Amino acid sequence: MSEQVRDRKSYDPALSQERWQKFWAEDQTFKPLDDGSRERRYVLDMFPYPSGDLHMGHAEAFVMGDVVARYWRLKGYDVLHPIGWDSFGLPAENAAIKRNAHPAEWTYANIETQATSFRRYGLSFDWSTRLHTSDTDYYKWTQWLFNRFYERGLAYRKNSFVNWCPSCQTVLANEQVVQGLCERCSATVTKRQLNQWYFRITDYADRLLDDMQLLEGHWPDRVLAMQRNWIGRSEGAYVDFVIEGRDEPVTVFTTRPDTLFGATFFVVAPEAALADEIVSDEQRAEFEAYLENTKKATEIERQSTERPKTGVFLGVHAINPVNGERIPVWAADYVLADYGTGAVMAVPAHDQRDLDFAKTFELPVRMVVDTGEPDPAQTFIATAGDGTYVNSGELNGLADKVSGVSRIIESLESKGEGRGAITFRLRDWLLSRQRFWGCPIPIIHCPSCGEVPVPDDQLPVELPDLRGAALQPKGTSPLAGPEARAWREVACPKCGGNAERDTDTMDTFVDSSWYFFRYCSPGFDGGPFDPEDVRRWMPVAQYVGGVEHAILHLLYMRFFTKVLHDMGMVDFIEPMEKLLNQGQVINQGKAMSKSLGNGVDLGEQIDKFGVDAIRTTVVFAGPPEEDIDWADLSPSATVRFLQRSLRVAQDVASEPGVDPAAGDVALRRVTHQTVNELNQLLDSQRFNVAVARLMELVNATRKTIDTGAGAADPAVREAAEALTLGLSLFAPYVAEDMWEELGHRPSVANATWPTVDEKLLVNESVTCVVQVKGKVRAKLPVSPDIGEDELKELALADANVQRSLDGRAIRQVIVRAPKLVSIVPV
Ligand code: ANZ
Ligand code: ZN
Repeated sequence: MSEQVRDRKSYDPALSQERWQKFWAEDQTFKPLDDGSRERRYVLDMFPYPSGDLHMGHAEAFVMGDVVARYWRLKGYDVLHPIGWDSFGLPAENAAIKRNAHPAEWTYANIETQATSFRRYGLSFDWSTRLHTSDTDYYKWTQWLFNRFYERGLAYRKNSFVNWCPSCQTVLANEQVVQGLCERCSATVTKRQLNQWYFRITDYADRLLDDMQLLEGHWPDRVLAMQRNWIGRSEGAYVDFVIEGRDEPVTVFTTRPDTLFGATFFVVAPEAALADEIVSDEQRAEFEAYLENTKKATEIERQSTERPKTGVFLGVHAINPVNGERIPVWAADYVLADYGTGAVMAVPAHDQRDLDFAKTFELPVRMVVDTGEPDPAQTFIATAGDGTYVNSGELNGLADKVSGVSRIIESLESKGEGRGAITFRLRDWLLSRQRFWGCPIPIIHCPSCGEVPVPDDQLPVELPDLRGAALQPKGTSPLAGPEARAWREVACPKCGGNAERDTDTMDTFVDSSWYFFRYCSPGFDGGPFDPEDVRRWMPVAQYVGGVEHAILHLLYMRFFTKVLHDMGMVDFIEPMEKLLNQGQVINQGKAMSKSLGNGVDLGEQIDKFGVDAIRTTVVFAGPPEEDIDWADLSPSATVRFLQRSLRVAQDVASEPGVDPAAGDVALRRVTHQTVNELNQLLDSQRFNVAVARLMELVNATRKTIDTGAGAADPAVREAAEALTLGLSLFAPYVAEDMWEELGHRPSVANATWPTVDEKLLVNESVTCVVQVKGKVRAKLPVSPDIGEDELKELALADANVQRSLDGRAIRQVIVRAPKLVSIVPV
């Protein structure tokens, strides 16, 4: 049969995009019903920073979430799929300084550009819930939340050494320091002593760790591993050491209290207050010189095992509580001021760092655990394993670490010289920033009342109108500069006296720690969100975003959720049930970058191939979590696939609603098997394979139209409709065109996903009787359309048939497919 001759519209992505974008907007196709008639599901993409127009990375990230949202919608769920912008932040401020403008101008212009591109890209967002974190009606509630944290003792200010980026001219959270460098600009981070605001996330360390059980199997393993590592739980003990000439004992944290008899010296972090307090007069000058040097080293350098050990004797001794030994106290930069207690008991025999130090400064090494390995005092290789305790008083002869540790802890506890303890690597979250374009911290500093939170009814504390040079970083916040004086100087809300606003702004990670709640209650002005709305929609069923947020954002937002839970505002403890980390789009094996000149412009690609082809190409390229190399992909092949799909829909020659039961069974089987597989593939997020199945369905349908039952067969319509629904997840524009060609009213997004007819999944089989010399020797289940040769081969291979032939040659085989094979031996 030749191709149907019919007047068909050719594939025109640009026309289709324009038309359906308009339709979706007017129809509000993607606004949830929220009437309880359908089960609700919340699909969320990590919201973008408005850095410029969308790029290839956005194209990948957002299409994955969109596939999930569109699939669930077709499956009958009421889907919330919102969009907004994380719109405070440094790049806007830097742009404003350069252009002598206000950061808001750059920010909101970029947001409009991105919004237009998102619409064009066919993302099924509910635009009515759109938010921007830099809007006053958003950051008012960021401030309100700060006040709640403050009341609960979860926001506090302290003076300490903090990470300072000399190029961004602001402090950084530990999470923002990557291998000693500023996460944003890669400048070497130094330490500065400053009075800064913190969130007491350490109060939640154990819950952040324990509740990960709920995420196991639903979040990528590597994200959970990174969070676990970052929280860094250590079990051990605090041990109190008396320092000669000082009343108060000094406590150390150790994971190996069982090695206490091997502690031959004591080390304090040089910048810990303790070092300065205990250093002897003779050693002070040397110590101070050393301290100056320490400040130049990064944390990574300090912990590196490669780096030669440095240190200075402090001229005092500590007393080992288990044996009364006097051990020298040193300051050394391999001990960090902000971990544990900033002081360690050094056990050189069993800790390599301590051993390196002992070697350098010729301090004694005493083995207390005999592991069978050579003596560390000879080899300078510390032995960290299990063994038998020696030189260890009451522990001598014991052979396992668990009892060794618990015996020592018991003994320390009974004498009041120590206790079992758990510590965490996690530090409190340093949230204040000395930059302008962020949410002002709603605190007023009053000379007589101290810190006074701005009363809720006076929120928001709006940013003043600073622009251009006034935003130039000077080491303090622009809000502390002369241009902001009128803004800064206020009456104390408590006593009415002269007071000043806090001049720092919040880290933008504060803004992004609660935006997903706000989407449930857009415009709500009784709080950050209405708990009722959140109860209906949350937790988020599917969160999608890059693995670069594995620690920072994903840890912070989990912390916020737990605090809100404790405040009684939400009734769950984990906000994101499932997490998908999409891969990156690279080009020629490398990340796209300006300097390499291998960038691929998303807008250009869309102009050339159309949105559907780009979306489908990106999805088809591989599993969602893997990186895809643009150089390996062929959007033009995808265009041909979409053209073929459209043509199939155009060729269908039966009426909508026709009963498929009478249609061609072979094609019906392909259709139902495809839908069945799509269900499994989409549920397990193997989207790339789902696209491949749709390609096969197009081929099977085309074959039936051209060389089989023909375009009027009801099975062809059934196949074309299933194809259209499946395709609508990836290529929403052409799917709307196809749906219309098939005689349906838009939108295909709100159609119903096909149900699978189980009967069509099993390939029916018939029984074939095999006779040898007229006697039935076998009954074989075979396909009704089995070929004669295949059937003959099958019959002759049967074991019973072979046995009855007993090696005799065959004279004749009569085949009546599919029911009978008759064999006549000689
Ligand atoms: C004695 C000892 C003996 C240690 C031994 C280890 C092995 P984690 O596991 O990471 O929690 N330590 C404690 N505070 C420190 C600080 N501020 N800077 C650098 N090191 C510090 O590490 C805990 C161990 O790291 C502690 O146990 C302490 O050394 C060291 F055979 O105490 B240990
Ligand atoms: Zn006051």
